[in-house]
Amino acid sequence: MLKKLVFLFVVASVVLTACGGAAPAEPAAPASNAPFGAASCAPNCTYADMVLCYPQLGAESDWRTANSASFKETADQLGVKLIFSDAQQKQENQISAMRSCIQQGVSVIALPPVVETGWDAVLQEAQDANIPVIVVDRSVTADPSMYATHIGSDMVLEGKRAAAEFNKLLPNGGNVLELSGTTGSGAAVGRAEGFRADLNSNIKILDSQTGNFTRAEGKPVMEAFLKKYEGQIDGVFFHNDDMAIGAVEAIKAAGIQPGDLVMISVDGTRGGFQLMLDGWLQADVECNPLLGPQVMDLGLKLMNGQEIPKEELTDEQTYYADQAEELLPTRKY
Ligand code: GYE
Repeated sequence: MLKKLVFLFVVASVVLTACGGAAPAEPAAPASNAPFGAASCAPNCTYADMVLCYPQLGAESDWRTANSASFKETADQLGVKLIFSDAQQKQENQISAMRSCIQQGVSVIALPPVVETGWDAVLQEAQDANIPVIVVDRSVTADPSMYATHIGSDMVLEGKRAAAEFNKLLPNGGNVLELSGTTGSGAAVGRAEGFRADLNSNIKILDSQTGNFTRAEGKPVMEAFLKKYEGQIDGVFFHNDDMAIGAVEAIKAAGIQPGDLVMISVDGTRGGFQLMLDGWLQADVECNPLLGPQVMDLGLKLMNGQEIPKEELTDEQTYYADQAEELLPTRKY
């Protein structure tokens, strides 16, 4: 509301000036190239002016814990006021947290969407309130004009990187299983797509089931796989390290030894590095959760009416078991 009033005031003052009327004192006009989101402090906003809403999607994995910590620590360091919530992997909770932030008139919303679809209405509400939304981590299917930017990993590339490892390690083909992330999430959709796009045709995906990115669900899904496909499994692709950790419990219990199966995961958390060190995983595709600094930098630019790229993808790599011992102590998450 306040922002709208300021905007009207600015428009009125421009009109008055153009008509030869006396120019009223300040405030600064939002930059004209900003589609929406410039704050009334533009172009001189600082982090102290920022109220950042982060409706976190849950606490399902070590990746997510590190991501939440990155936002909290960065906000503390920069003096940003952070409104943080945990939606427990439920989209309706994320949407109501966003609505409450819109009502409070926050400066920026950073949204890590649990699933890709169903965001149009609340994105429109944010846009109507002149609050820019930075889509963080997972993607949305909404039209890009509905949000300011997307920052996160290239999930399709991560799936392709995993496929490349299976192609190397199963040169004569074989049967693999997929423990997929949360159904309908950008991370699961992208990883599955990239994996299928690049997997050699002599490698067959026997089955794919969701373990919802958690240890607790990874284990029973793996148990069921082991029962159903006993003696037929050459490899397993895990959409994240937590599911791999849960699944390894089931794999151990079935008497399978490290190295018997080709196992590749995604995230590159300490837990994943430990699985490489113990011989369970041959490779771990990195997915970096430490997005707080970049998001707050982009948020400040938006508040100041500066133009920013529509998408920023994180630079990542694949880690291998023979690097695990050296790199594990240096891992930040
Ligand atoms: O890989 C997984 C987490 O969206 C990239 O979500 C993120 C994924 C990450 O639960 O561990």
